[in-house]
Amino acid sequence: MTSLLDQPARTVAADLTLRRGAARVLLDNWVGTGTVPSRTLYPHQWSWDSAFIAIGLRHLSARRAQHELESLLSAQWADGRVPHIVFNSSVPNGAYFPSPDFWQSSTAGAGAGAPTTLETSGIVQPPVHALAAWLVHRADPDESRRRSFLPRLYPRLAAWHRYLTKRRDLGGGGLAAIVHPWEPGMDNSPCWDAPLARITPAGPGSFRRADLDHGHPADRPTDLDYGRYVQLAVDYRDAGYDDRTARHPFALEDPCVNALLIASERALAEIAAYVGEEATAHEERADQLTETLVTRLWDDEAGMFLARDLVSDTLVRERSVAGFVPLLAPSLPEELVERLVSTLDGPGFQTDSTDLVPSYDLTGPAFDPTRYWRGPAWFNTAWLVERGLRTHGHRARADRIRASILKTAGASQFAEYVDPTSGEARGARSFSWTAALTLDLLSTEATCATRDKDPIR
Ligand code: 2M8
Repeated sequence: MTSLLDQPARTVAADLTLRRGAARVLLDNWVGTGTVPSRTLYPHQWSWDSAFIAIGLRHLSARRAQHELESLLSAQWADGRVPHIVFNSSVPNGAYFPSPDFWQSSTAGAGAGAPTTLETSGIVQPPVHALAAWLVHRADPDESRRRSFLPRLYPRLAAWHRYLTKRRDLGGGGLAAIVHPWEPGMDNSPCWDAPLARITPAGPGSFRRADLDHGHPADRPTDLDYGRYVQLAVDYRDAGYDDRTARHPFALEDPCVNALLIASERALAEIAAYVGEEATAHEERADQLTETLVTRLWDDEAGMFLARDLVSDTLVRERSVAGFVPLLAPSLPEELVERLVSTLDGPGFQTDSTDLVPSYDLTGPAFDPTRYWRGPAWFNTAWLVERGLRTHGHRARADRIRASILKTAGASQFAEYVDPTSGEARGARSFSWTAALTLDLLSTEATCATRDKDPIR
């Protein structure tokens, strides 16, 4: 079998073709107010997808990138949460499950301040938005100023972070918690297996999956996983999506979610200073979150960050790509940075086929090279680790990931993910964040060398 690494080396002409291909995907997936992750599998607007998409779109049209974030944030709830899906009312209910009639946000979420004029899900995804907003602003500061982009977004982004740091500090230790496996964006990661095993699944006849109409069953979560996802969401919905009263039988602190919160708090400090608001509190929060992340989620034996299960108050002993994302924190102690790099270069995360980082430990008991977040290598997490490595001056290591992203993206037709053992494309094709982040890497070559110690440049 031909590996994607067997593709010819990059040339100016190849980069141009890649850039055109990536732009094509983003143009095709644009639906007027935002971008769908995939025309087939995901026909609505997703929260962290939109942030990654905006980061790429800014190189095509800063205005469109601003619209991407604005339309997502216009669906923000009064309690500050940014929903993980904003539904497009012109898409039939059966096209994606769970659909609006399952979440019932405008009625069940009324007490938590869900919008009344559009439908959303009731859960959240990782906070990449302030980082994206700042990068979009920097791509075209004049257009940003003309449209008062940051003054309009700042209060919404600040409320979003307040929701995560206050309402979602379920462990009381100072980190944001996730309450559903869809929230960290790594839906069926083996990190959730043990906490999820406590949940009685909804009956198989009580819902109909739509993902299998487009995705291969071997690439997707199992029916048992779905039964548990559904039950957790039903219980949260029936509690009015109110974090003050809802019982959260699934609650974890995830290193990727919290690392993105740190990077976004730093971006929010820049945004606050730009719009004339107090910036110091955001900087202090970013540093405080970094210290807490180390105290609560670092594991010396694993050589990386792990998720903390708040029900048992123990670390989940499964290593996933989420544990490298804290490299985005500029004040991470140097010693931990070096440990993370050596874990990244160890047998758990190194393959001959790709430098994209596997989503789960290659030597772990649950490793599966094709099933979604249980092993496949993803472009968004590779982009985050690349940026984190550069933040700490590991340029050569970052360059390898960058080259691998660029080599694999076009050759895989902008796949959703790849099998890390063969480099083979899996999941959806023409996937938006793959195209967007490819475009970003192609467009930011010149600034790479100057990003050291600053993930938000
Ligand atoms: C996947 O998650 C959705 C549920 O949110 C699904 O499987 O139906 C994940 O890969 C998630 O990270 C991503 O945001 C979403 C849309 O691309 O798809």
